[in-house]
Amino acid sequence: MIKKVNKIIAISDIHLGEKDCLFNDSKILGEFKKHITEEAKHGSVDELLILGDMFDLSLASYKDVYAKAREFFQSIGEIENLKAIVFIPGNHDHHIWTLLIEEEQITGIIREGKIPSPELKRVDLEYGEKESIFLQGLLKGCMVNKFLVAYPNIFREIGGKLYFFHHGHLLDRIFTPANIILKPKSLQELEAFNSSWIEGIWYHLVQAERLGELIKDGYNEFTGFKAVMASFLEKFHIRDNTVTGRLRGLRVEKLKSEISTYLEDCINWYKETPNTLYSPMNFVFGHTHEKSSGEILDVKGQEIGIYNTGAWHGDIKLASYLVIEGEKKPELKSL
Ligand SMILES: [Mn+2]
Repeated sequence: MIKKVNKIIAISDIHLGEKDCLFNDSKILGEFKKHITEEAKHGSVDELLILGDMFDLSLASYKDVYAKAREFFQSIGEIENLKAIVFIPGNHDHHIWTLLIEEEQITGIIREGKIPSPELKRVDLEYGEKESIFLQGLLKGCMVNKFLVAYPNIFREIGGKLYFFHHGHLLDRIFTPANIILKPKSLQELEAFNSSWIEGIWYHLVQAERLGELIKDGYNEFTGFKAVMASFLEKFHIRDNTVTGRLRGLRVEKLKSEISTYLEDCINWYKETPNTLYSPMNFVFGHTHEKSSGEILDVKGQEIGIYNTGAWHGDIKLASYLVIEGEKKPELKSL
């Protein structure tokens, strides 16, 4: 069953722990809190939905990530009339999902003196979310004390409309090389094929001590090089999609075929309720750090509204939050 709520605020790509995270500046965090508090005064917020790359486990240390996360949630957790935090991991914090799945289906089971099932259920096909006990610790002493996690998608019904939320990394072909070798037949397979790859690059390699340092330095040089190339190309009014990097900087226009493919695949994979996903729907994602609001995409004759929640990383101009309330058109706001 898809959960019905009245008001959600969605944000993404905070990259807590990373040096360019905008919430490292306590003034920006204070401003953000003020905005959400104001929103909650005008109608309680059922969920603050964080669409991935919230924790930067691929560029920062555990200490920095969780210290910053604690600061962030201790601040947000004081907001009156905010009822729950819902988190959908992205590529930079996929490992959080792995920890949850393993706790639920392996280590937790063994701890109880039982034997785990032979199959690992890697994703939830019931439109549901899991309560995370360990992330709950970040909200200790707060009024908001519900911390839910879902991966890779979550659905909500708001004002009679279906909302499909996803981080966005699985739209990127470069993130899913396994799909070229063998096309996944289910969401379970999509995760089985790609989790090792995502974990390898966005977690294990960069956590690999001296090797990790070397990779991070290389990454910084590479992004520096990309920035130089991008500004050079911009001078000649050229927007390059390969040198300036993957999806970053790509507008929804350029992503339409990736979004269509992902939505069509998901419609097949969630086949338990075949017609639900064909109803009027909005698709909300982040990942590209490029905000966008309400572009229409045609998927199998169905008009789908596309929203990107930007990022709280790097440039303050990208920072935004999407307010979805009742039957109103979702509104992308900034500080
Ligand atoms: Mn991402």
